[in-house]
Amino acid sequence: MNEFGADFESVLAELKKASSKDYHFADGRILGSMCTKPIDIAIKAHAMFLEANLGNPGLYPGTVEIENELIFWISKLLHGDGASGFTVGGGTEANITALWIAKKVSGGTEVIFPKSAHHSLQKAADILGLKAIEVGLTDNLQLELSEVESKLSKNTAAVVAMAGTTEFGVIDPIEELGELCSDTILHVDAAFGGFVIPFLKDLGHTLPSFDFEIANVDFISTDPHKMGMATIPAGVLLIRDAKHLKKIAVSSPYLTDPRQASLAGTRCSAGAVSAWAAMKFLGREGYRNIVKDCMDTTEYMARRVREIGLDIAMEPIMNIVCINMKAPEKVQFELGKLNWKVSLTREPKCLRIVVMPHVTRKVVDEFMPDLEKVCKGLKEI
Ligand code: 0PR
Repeated sequence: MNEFGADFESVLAELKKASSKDYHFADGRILGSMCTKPIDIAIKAHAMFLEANLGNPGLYPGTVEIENELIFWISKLLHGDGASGFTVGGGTEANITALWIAKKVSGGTEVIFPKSAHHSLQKAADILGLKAIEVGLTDNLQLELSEVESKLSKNTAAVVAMAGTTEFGVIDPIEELGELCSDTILHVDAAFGGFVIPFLKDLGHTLPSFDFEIANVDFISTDPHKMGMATIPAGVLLIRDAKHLKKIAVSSPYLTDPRQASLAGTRCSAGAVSAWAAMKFLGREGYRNIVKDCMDTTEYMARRVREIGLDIAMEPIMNIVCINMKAPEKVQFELGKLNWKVSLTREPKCLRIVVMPHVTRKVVDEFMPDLEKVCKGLKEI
């Protein structure tokens, strides 16, 4: 027990020591993360709401107002005026909750999602006792529609589509999927893309519809703690038809609300208010500028990668650059020794760089000579 009972200053000193061992976005060495340094107002907002518990809303009417407005704004951004929803801890909780609601509404026992889906969908299926049916991908790494068609049945609880795959940033053909899913719940995982695609469209990129604009899309998840510039944990689950939410409601008579309809009981307010603050501060124009900078840097990086003789797996759709390699894990390891933290994809095997706002042109300029050196050493070039 000796390690307990320290004074304030020494506790702080130990925490600083631990944090100094961590990588930080501001250092510009994290090239494989979908998170970034939150903007200042989001950090400030987070710190102001550490006590509030959205799971007991009667005590926190001010926080509830903020959450409601956040849901309203994000619904509007995703063409879902009037959709309901709530904040969650992130994309994993959103996906679990979405499939939980789908199971209750449909009575189905199977969930269909593409091979490119985030592993949180595997977790969700496992927890909920749903049979996970993975469908294959086309050459451009989109979910294969014909496979979905052949796997749909009376047992289907939901179909899940990706609006921005984790690995390559690919958007599934959701409009076409909507046509197949007139009697089936369609959940769109836009954890990353929800705060990217609308702004890319503003910037003139031709991208397919992916959100509530498509009549048969029932649920959408998106994470302000990724490209929304908010603090962790900030995720959002939107539900087009509020009555579906009632399906997961349980009685909670000892709380200030008699019914609770969320997976988490105590719900963190800090991430939610930080997302609200980021949106209020940045507005559509602020996000558009951030996405534009990220895409400019993405294109710059792709060009520099090609200049040293490496191949890009596909023209970047979002701010993710995937580089074809024979042994990307070896390159990742060698880059790690030089303090660069990059990530990998499964199929095709690539080195993956997520060009988040902290990955600036200057960072790319510092990274490229090391990438070239490592790749030459490993005969990738
Ligand atoms: N859906 C998609 C499409 C995702 O990309 C992710 C996370 C999730 C759901 C799950 O979200 P949460 O992690 O918020 O529950 N994608 C990133 C990944 O797994 C998350 C991440 C972020 C990982 C930052 C590492 C990191 O440093 O790669």
